[in-house]
Amino acid sequence: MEKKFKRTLVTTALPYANGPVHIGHLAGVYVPADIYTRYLRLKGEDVIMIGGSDEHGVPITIKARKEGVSPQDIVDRYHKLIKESFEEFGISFDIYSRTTSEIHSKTASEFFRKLYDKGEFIEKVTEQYYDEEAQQFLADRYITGTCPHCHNERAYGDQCEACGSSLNSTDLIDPKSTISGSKPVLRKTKHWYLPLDKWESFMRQWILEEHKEWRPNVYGQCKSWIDLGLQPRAVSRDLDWGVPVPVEGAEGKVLYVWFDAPIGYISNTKELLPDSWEKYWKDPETKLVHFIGKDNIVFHCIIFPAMLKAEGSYILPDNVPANEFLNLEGDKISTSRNWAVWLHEYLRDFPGKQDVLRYVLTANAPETKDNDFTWKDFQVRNNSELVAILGNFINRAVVLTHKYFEGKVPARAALTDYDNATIAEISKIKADIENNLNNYRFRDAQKEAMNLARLGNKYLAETEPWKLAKTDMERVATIMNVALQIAANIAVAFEPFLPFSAAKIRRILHMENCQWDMLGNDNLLEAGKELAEPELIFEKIEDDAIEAQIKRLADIKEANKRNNWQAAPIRENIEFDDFTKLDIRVGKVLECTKVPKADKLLQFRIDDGLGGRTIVSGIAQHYAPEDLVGKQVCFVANLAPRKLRGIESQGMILSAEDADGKLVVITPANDVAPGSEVK
Ligand code: B3M
Ligand code: ZN
Repeated sequence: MEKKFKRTLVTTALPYANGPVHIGHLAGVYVPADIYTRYLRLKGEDVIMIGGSDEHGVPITIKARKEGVSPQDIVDRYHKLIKESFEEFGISFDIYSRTTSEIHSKTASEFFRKLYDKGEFIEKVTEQYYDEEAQQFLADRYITGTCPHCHNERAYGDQCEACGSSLNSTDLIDPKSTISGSKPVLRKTKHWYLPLDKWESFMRQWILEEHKEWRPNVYGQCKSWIDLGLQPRAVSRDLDWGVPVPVEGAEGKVLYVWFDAPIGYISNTKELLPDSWEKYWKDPETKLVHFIGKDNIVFHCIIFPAMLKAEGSYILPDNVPANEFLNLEGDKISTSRNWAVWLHEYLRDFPGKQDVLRYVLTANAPETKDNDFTWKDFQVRNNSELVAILGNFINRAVVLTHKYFEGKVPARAALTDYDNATIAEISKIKADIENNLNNYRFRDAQKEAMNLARLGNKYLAETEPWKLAKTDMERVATIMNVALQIAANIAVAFEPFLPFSAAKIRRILHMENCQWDMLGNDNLLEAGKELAEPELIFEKIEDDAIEAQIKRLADIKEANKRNNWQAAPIRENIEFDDFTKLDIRVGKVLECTKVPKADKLLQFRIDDGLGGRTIVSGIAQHYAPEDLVGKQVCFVANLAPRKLRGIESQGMILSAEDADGKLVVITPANDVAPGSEVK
């Protein structure tokens, strides 16, 4: 049976303030959380939505060191940018704060201290790498070395990006500190651990028995963690950036970022509601929902709940609707490879089109599996759904009302069976949207909302008021009244999904208020009410705008290839005599043709200064024959002749292989006499 709650506390994962936010963040966490919160607000429920930036952790200190600025500079810069992006996309946080706030360090510190005083931690001394030159312990990310599995020399202390294995820094061969470059030494250090094993049977009961309704991906991850057996987790680190461990003798130690960050939800609620925050966190009649991405599941479903249980006075989440990942044009989104659509850049390229992105991201929401964002799909969804279905219907309803009734809602006469069936359909759609939203199925919910616009288009197409205008204005009035009521229902239904466009529709229809229970009502607009002039809600996106985005991504791919490319190791030394055996010459291409039925081969006639020769070369995929005629090339002149496809090749044309495998022929910097020796 479904539990009834008095209020809802929605939290959204706190993004790391070490870079801007991209479409993956929006699709995975913030748009669904915003839809859910707006929906509950429209229903008049007591709900708050909490957000903020995660400003601690090693990646931030690494970025600061790279740029030669302080970690605070980094988080100040990105917190501002991220906050602005969210505002611009209409993500309606009740508060968006940050974990470097004073109230947060106080809250996190007291939380730790309470667990410490209750004896909820165990202390352990372990050996960790220490940089004697820099005089500090090294986080795993600050150590590089050779991967024991694939021998990549640039593996990090936590993982090897070449072969993907996750590592411990002590696994690395030849470890080096990235701070001083010196070889780190092992030193003893003390840390506090949260014994998750103590909560294992509780978790088994609470999640695996009592929350079978959680999404299969979330439930499944929890199950495999619990089945593997929960282990104590360190909640402190040797680092100088974070909330200091509030215990004597813990100088130079801070709370682990994953310990303090979720407490940020609590601190931000306190900052928002200094007097009443506790009822949101401690009253069992509050429904707590964490919106996150799949890489954060264990922290929100097991570790944070264990912290809350250990503290003793907090409630646990009712649901954690984690999303899978959104890919971009078939590849994993990656900040370091710049493979992303950044929100601030999207707004620069598509100003005013926040709702288009919200729509497309919800339509492709990675709710049950990873999903893909492509610019082509973005264009199609805009042009053939938002413009052709939604915008078109509202526009037709308003334009026809202006045409036949001077822009005033006409009064309706008797309804036909078809009118009644159409109106009944609105209530059915309402129930479907609600059922989907209540169960965190946002893409299905939006699809249902879109069905209202489909319903409206179908209604106008079948009743054809424009044909009746000469003969039966009473019937036209009824039809237009019904059509406008559908439009008003659309304005309500889309408010959670497309808040900017819904507001525009309400402006056109002069609807002052908007509440969820208006949905399904076929009398939202009174007869005689005047409408505003029609305005376009969505506009077509042309091919050139899409091609520009696709080109931008292609350029990034190209640049990445170059950046990641490594020159091949140099081969074994040879003697000078070996070198002089090679007779390399410059020649001029007289003729160049494709070798029939061989897609890689080109046949050359070369002026070698000695009467000419034929060479066959495997570069047909890199050059069109006509591009090379007249060019000077270098070739090995004393290679023993050999037959390729029946043609005797007398030498070999030299080319360089580029980072992406493309062959580029070698030409002298200035023209020289054909036959000149290369030495
Ligand atoms: N900052 C990780 C992430 O952005 C982390 C989330 C914290 S939520 C308390 O994926
Ligand atoms: Zn490796």
